[in-house]
Amino acid sequence: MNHMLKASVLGGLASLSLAFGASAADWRGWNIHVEGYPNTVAMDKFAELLTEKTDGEISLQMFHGGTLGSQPDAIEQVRLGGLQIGNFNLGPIGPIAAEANVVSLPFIFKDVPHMFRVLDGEAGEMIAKGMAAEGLVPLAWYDAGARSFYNGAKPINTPEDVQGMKVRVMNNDLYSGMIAQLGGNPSPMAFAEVYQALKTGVVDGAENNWPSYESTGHFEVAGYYSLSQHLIIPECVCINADVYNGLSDDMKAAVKEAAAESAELQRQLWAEREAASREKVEAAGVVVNEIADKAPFQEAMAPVYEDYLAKNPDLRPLVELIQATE
Ligand code: GTR
Repeated sequence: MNHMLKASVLGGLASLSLAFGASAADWRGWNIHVEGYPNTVAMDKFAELLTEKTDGEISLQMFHGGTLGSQPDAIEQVRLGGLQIGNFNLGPIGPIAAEANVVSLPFIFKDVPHMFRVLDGEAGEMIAKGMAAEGLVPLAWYDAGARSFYNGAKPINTPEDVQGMKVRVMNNDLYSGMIAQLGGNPSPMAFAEVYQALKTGVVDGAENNWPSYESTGHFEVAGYYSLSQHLIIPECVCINADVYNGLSDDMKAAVKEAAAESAELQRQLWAEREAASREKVEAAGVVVNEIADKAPFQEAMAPVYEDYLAKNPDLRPLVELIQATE
């Protein structure tokens, strides 16, 4: 169906549903996290703000806890329009949108504030454009802290400590390359399967931020958390591109505003939850291991960068722009 026709059919449906008192658009949204998690609370807030700012023309029903499927599947659903909204980590978006994959280069960001400065600048625009071209428009960026390694057997202090370890990663070749360069065996797996895999020894370890390590109960079955902080990956509130492009300018502004306000809340809740999660797992007996020297981990990533740039030579300026951002 061409866009004009699609718009007029959608318009017709909208006025029909309005006549019956429903919203002009009833959206469905995906989120992987449990009740009380910063992203869950913020996505609920987004839904509330959407209705408020669009005078009830748009309503969003959120489905939390990954009940509508795994993250890679949900990303496809939002791209295809089966779902309209998702709170996604940019990790599994990288294989779809090459520009978005830069954030999955290990140690690319100095820290979280650096990541947000990058996203708020020209590099962020390039990333957003690349995503939009693949059917996912980022409306706002959420904080997901830094990811570190955890496992059950021993603290990790050097790349040698990763040697021979089976480590769960998200679906993205960059993460598999990262583990391989440290001498480990990468095991890409859906988030929902990691607890059992750790418990039964299908994998020896995994990596994530404090809140996810805690909320999933992974800390119960992998009691060493070593502060490698090798990945700082942003998350988006993403919308299907056709749905977004079909909105009037006023509606677009309202949707963006709702997402921005939800992001403000998310970042505040995130800071609180990071501290609370760490406190909780430490109280439960988790051994937190500060890594004295992270340089060997960073140096080991050179082939990951080389490989990425060999495959995406046109993205070298983007990588350099991020590295040059103060
Ligand atoms: C979390 C992130 C999720 C998911 C998960 C994972 O930190 O918020 O979207 O990507 O990690 O490791 O799969």
